[in-house]
Amino acid sequence: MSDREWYRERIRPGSLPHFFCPGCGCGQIMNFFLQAAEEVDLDFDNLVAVGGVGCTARIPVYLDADALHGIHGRVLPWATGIKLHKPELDVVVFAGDGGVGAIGGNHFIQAARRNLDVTVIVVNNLNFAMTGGQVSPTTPSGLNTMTTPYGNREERFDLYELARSAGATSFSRWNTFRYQPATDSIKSALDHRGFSVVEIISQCPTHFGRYALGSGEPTKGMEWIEDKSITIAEADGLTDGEKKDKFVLGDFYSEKRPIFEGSTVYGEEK
Ligand SMILES: Cc1ncc(C[n+]2csc(CCOP(=O)(O)OP(=O)(O)O)c2C)c(N)n1
Ligand code: SF4
Ligand SMILES: [Mg+2]
Repeated sequence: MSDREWYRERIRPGSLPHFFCPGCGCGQIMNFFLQAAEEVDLDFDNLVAVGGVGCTARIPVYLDADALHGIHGRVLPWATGIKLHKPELDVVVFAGDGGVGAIGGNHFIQAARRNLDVTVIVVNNLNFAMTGGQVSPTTPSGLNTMTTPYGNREERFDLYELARSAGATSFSRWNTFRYQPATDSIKSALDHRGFSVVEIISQCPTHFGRYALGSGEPTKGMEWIEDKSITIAEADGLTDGEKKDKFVLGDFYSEKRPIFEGSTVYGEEK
């Protein structure tokens, strides 16, 4: 079967055209996921894709797998319920920076602490996109958003630091410019047993682009992100101040730990 047919069979019939704005990174990231899924031979009959409310959260709607599309921020409680009831299912969560960093932050922490056996793909477009471009916990300081017209006065936080300290067992970060490593990291995350996170810094031309960068051009957003991106090796030896405005990219770590399979029963390492 050609790649094109494989993809077509995995898009939910009748779900297109999609609702993403032209040039939005969500479409690219869905494509990275599909490519990774093909390469690891992910069985879509065994997949549950989970999304809350948000632009990112629409991705499961377009995949021809079982999907849960519900309340903003509650993706990890649903993922927990699915894994408790049917641990044999593959569960992939698609969440925005708001979904896991703001309203769903505590759910993210507890799921990481338990090492819930799911993959979380975070589309970090640096703002609450669906609701009009409000500031989010990952919006870099100083930038304008719809709700920070004089510049964001808060510090952003780092989802890697959060995930690692909470107990996630695998974390990678890339951007939409770096298609191949992003796809490879999704493949590894799908193969990982435990709580794996792939964060992808993504352009939102419609809101973040216009408010923060003064341009709704998707390429401008991608270039801006790429210009601020450095690898883990390049970040090595930089002070916190020097890394403050950068996006550090790479496969940060992957480790084994017993997974969560209920309140009293923990599974064996694979
Ligand atoms: C319980 C609840 N609170 C708030 C909202 C409004 N809301 C919908 S999407 C969203 C933010 C989405 O931001 P993010 O998770 O980063 O996703 P994006 O749209 O940027 O992909 C908010 C605040 C909601 N729908 N439900
Ligand atoms: S508002 Fe931003 S994140 Fe949402 S679909 Fe449009 S470009 Fe993408
Ligand atoms: Mg967002």
